[in-house]
Amino acid sequence: MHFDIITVLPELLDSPLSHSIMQRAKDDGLLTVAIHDLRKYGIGKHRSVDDYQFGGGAGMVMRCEPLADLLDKLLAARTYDEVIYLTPDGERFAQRRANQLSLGENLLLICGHYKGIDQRIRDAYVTLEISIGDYVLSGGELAAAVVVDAVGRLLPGVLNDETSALTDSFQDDLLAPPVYTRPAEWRGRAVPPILLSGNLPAIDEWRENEAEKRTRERRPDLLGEGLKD
Ligand code: 6GU
Repeated sequence: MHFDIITVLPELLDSPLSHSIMQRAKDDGLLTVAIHDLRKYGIGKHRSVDDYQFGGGAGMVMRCEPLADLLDKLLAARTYDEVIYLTPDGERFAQRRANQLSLGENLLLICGHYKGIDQRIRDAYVTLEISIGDYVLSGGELAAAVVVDAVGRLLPGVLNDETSALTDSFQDDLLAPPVYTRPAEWRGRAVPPILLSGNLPAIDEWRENEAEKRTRERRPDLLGEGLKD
C-alpha cells in the first residue's frame, strides 16, 4: 500500500513512521510512504502557503494554489482510493474505518495547519475527512501518523503471529483482556492460575469473559448497538 502525505512539517511525520512495525513494513516493501513538503509549492520568495481569512477573524488559512499544484501533480501519477483531509471536524476515526482503508492501494493524506485549508480545496479534492478524537491538535501531522500506523499494521504480512491484529482491542468491538508474562508471582501478585493451567479452551473462555467484563466496565458504549463491522 502506498501513502502520499502533504505537510508543511515533513520532519514531524517522518519519525513516528520510522520505528518498529512501521519501519519493518517499509523495509519489507509492504508499505511505502512519500512525504511531500508543501512549502516547496509556496508562493513568492517566502514560499508562502497561508493567508488571512476573508471576512476577518484570528488565524491564517492555507491557500488554494500551493495545495492544488501539489495535488494535481500527485493525482496525475496515481489513482487514490481516498483523498483524506485530517481535521477536527471530520469523521471520528475508528477501527472499522482503518479496516476498510487497509483494503485500498493508494491513499493521499492532507495535513492542515493554522485555521485549516481553504474550503474550496475540500470541495474540489477531498473525499474523506477524518478526526482522531474530540480535542484539537496544532496540526494534522500526528493524526496522519495515527492513520498510517492503524491502517498499515493491518496490511497482509505486516504483523506476525505474535502481533496479530485478530486479538486487538476493538477488532470484535471488545477491549482486549489483561495479559501477563514471567515471573508467575511478582511482589506478592500472582498471575491468574488459569493462564498456567495449560487448558487452552478454558483459557480462551477466561479471556473472552475478561474482555467482556473490561468492556462493560470501561466502554459500555461498545456493547450497546450489537456487533458492527
Ligand atoms: Cl485530524 N487535526 C487536528 N488539527 N486536530 C485534531 C485532529 C486532526 N483530530 C483530533 N484533533
